[in-house]
Amino acid sequence: MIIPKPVDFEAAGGEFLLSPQASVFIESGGQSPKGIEARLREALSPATGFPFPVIADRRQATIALAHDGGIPAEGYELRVTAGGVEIRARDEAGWFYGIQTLRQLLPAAIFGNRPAPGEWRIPCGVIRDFPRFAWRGLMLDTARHFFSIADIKRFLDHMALHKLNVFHWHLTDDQGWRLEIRKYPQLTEVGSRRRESPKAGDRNTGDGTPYGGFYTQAEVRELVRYASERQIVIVPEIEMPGHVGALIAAYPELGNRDAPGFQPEVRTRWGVNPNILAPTEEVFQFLEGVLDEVLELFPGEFIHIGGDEAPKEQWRQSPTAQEIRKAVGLEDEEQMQRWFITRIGGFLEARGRRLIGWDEISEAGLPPGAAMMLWRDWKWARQALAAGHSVVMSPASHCYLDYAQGPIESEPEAICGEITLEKACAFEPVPEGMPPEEAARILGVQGNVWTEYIRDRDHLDYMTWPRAAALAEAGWSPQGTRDWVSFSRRITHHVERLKALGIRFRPLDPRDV
Ligand code: TNX
Repeated sequence: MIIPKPVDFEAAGGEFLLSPQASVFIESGGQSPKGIEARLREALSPATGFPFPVIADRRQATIALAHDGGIPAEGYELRVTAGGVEIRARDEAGWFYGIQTLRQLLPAAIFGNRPAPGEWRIPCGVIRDFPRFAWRGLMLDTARHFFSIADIKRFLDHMALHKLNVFHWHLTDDQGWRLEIRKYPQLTEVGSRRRESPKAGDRNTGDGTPYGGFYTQAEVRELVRYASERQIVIVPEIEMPGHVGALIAAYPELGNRDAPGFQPEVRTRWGVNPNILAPTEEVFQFLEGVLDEVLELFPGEFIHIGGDEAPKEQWRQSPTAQEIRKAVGLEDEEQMQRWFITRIGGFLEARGRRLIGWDEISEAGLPPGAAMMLWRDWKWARQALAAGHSVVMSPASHCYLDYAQGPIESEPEAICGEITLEKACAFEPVPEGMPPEEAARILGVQGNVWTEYIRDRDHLDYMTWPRAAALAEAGWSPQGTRDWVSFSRRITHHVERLKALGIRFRPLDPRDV
């Protein structure tokens, strides 16, 4: 009943009973860079009430974490016998995932946060498991609606127990800039606040209520650490050259001021906004100043630069932009976007990082070395993969967790319909017939939670779960072993775990609300 489904499971018959005296042995001498013993206690102590002390004698220990260089990265072998539990792994991620699976072998009450009555029995057997893809992500849009650091930590906790390992943090957009940048204080002083938001249930009318919020660098550092202890890398997204309404409201000189109708403001309505950054040297200097601080905060390999939905009208109409286009020798505005992104990609590459952006950045050809995140037509993924680029698959058809989960009339307000749990489960990220060397460049899968219509934590829970569990399985479990019959059987048990965690997930049968 494990989600995501493990590679291989052999039941042996019999059970092991966890007792209050249960202890832990960690092969690295009780040391682990990410505090694996603390993670183990977080997983097993609250509901059992047992302390799980770390002891030095392996033979005496109930749960042993052992090294095994023969196991694939992030993989583990979990062996439960009448004598106890052993988790073997080559890396700490493997131990961590072994612990997540062990937790799912226990009754669902193990997911509660206070001591629960009952016996803690674990079925005997061996599980051998490792991920299909290295990138198993969820994106959260904190620009349209702001979520507190506490809410995001909770989101990360839930990701981790589904073995999801990339948190793509959408930090900037037309309706808000949410990341403190010391060099440019106006970004948050001006850009983090909007006059009002669309009214709930009536997207074309304002609600008249000012809205805002941002994350300090100290909070971000703390979140990066918290995520990394749970084997999650944070990929920050700084949108450019479009979706920059908030940035341009803060620093109007970075917009195309000589384009007709130029109107800098933190946007108060959803949808695509005509503002785009000017293609000037001043803008590049500014963005590099922003990225310098972003790189200090986020140590991961990838930096997401957005690149989606960047209307070119202002570039067409701004005499300055046109002068630059001609001086550089660019044929049209699509080439200008490519030139823009290439320059930023070079800046990141020189600092040992990699650029990733939405599939629009591939329209005029991806810059060398850039990775792409597919969200529209799969043809963009096919093209990019054939040209040797890496791609993360997050097609709106299956991975958009802001879409309604059933007929839109019978669901809470959502951007549109409809991605049912069954549809999310049917997501197969590798296009049929793709040559293996191209498929090998698919980094993995990602679900995206855009938050135009998601205003609070409960609704975030509702939209994310259980669909994200299905996407986690698409990212983790071997091709050909997943199907709806198996998943729907397991998910009925799994929702009991979600319940114990206090997640306000969407019920499998909406009549149960
Ligand atoms: C398109 S997906 C967008 C977002 C919206 C989303 C709503 C993408 C790269 N851009 O700005 O929030 O649709 O589903």
